[in-house]
Amino acid sequence: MTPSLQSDHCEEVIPMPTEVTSTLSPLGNKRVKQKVGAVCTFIKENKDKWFYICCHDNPDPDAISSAMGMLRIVNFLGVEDAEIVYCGEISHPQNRAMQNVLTIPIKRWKQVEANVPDGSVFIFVDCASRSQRNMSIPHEPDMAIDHHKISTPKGLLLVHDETGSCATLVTDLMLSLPAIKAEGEDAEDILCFDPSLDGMTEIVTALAVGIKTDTIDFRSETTTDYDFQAYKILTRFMSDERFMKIINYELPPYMFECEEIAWHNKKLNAPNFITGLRFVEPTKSDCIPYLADKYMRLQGIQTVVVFGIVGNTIRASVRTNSASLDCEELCNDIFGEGNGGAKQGVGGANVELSIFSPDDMTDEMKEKFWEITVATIERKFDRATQK
Ligand SMILES: [Mn+2]
Repeated sequence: MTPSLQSDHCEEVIPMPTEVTSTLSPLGNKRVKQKVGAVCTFIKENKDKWFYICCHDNPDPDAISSAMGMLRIVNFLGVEDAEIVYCGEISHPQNRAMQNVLTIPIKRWKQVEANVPDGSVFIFVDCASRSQRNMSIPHEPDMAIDHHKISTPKGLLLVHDETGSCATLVTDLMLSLPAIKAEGEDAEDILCFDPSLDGMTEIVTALAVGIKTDTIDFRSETTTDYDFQAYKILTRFMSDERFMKIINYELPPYMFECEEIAWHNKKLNAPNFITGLRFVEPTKSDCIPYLADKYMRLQGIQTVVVFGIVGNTIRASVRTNSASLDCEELCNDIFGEGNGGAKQGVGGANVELSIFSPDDMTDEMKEKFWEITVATIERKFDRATQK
């Protein structure tokens, strides 16, 4: 008999994926598992306090989604008053798309600062201490969850492993929390990671975006099996439509305006490309890394530097896939030791202008200052690429 699409057994019951959630188990990361008890105890013991879940400055999808997951965790463990906070800007269009598409309850530190009760609890996500340059919330963490290479601060309740994203650790922690026994005979136990609950689709979708972007599509050398496993679970329950809206985020018009300036100001000497964007508003500064990535796709180009003056800082993005250049060295050679960093061909730098504040300059001075900046950076770029 040939198989036919039209089944003769119409009444046949197609087995539904029963109790999908009950089959979900933790990813099995030992470092997460070790901390589950301590995390539960700590949060439950403090559950009547205010909790602030703190993203680093300029939060990215990994930080934002980790914070959403942590918010679910603390609520699940009985905390009623909890807020996600950040300093700096959510300026990258993808991060803004994420915020809009998933309506994320995230507040600027400035908005809440004045009303923070004494003895509040601070949980850092995607970073573990204030010594890292990108954390401006002026409180020490009581707990942190992080995946970066760090030396463990003493006395801190820290969930840490060098996975490809913090979202992976948060997903594992959610999956690892013991269910809350339901009262009443027919009531079902409550799980922290229950995709059917209100608001979970948003959290799950965000975490999937966090893992995908922070691991650079699983190509980053820090990617682990745990990242794949977490992603596999999350993608089963996320909203495909909203996920795609964030991944293929809309570009604001200023990206195209900046692109025009950048193309006009370029100095193209294949395989090297450098361009300056002049004075860029802080809320638009994400055009710098965006354009650096884009010019790497230009035929024949191996090394790209895009820079601009943002507020009181020269900000630059550096890219190279040249076999003879080290991106970190290139950043240091052009922008000075300690002003930047790079890994795997992707780098950046921030040079503080200190007393040379463009805001205090006349238009004429600004013009001169820009000329000097361009001449200096281009000269250093030429030298560094011709070594
Ligand atoms: Mn991260």
